[in-house]
Amino acid sequence: MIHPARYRPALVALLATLPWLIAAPRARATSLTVSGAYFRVVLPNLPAAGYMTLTNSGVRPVTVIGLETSGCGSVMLHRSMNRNGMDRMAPVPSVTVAPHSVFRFAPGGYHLMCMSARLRLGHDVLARVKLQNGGSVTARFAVIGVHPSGSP
Ligand SMILES: [Cu+2]
Repeated sequence: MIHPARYRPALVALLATLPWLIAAPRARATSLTVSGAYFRVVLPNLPAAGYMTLTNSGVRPVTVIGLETSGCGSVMLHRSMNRNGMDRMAPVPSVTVAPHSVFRFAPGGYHLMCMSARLRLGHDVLARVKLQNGGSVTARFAVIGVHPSGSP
């Protein structure tokens, strides 16, 4: 019979590594940067659409699974498409940015849907872009209205 005390040194060694294991996902570096981010408010009681450009400068794909910000009750990833002459949009679970690639959320395509928006025109909001690997990227979103010209 093996006495449990014999395992004590191994247990101590394991416990010593635990803080590192727990801290690892937060400290995980990412090759993803976010630029050109903004929410466009149409009417106060409607969801606001958000757009951003994701740049992956790394050698591995980076997958975005969502976004959190105090400016929205919740945020969904959406994709617009035109089918049989009808404009439609549908939720997507994630988007993956290929290595050394740029992925654009832009009008007419991928966008963020800011539900229960608490956005104020001209007041930037910070958002946390959540990654599948447990990391995140913080980005500043401008808050704009609909321009008379219809763009952006
Ligand atoms: Cu949408």
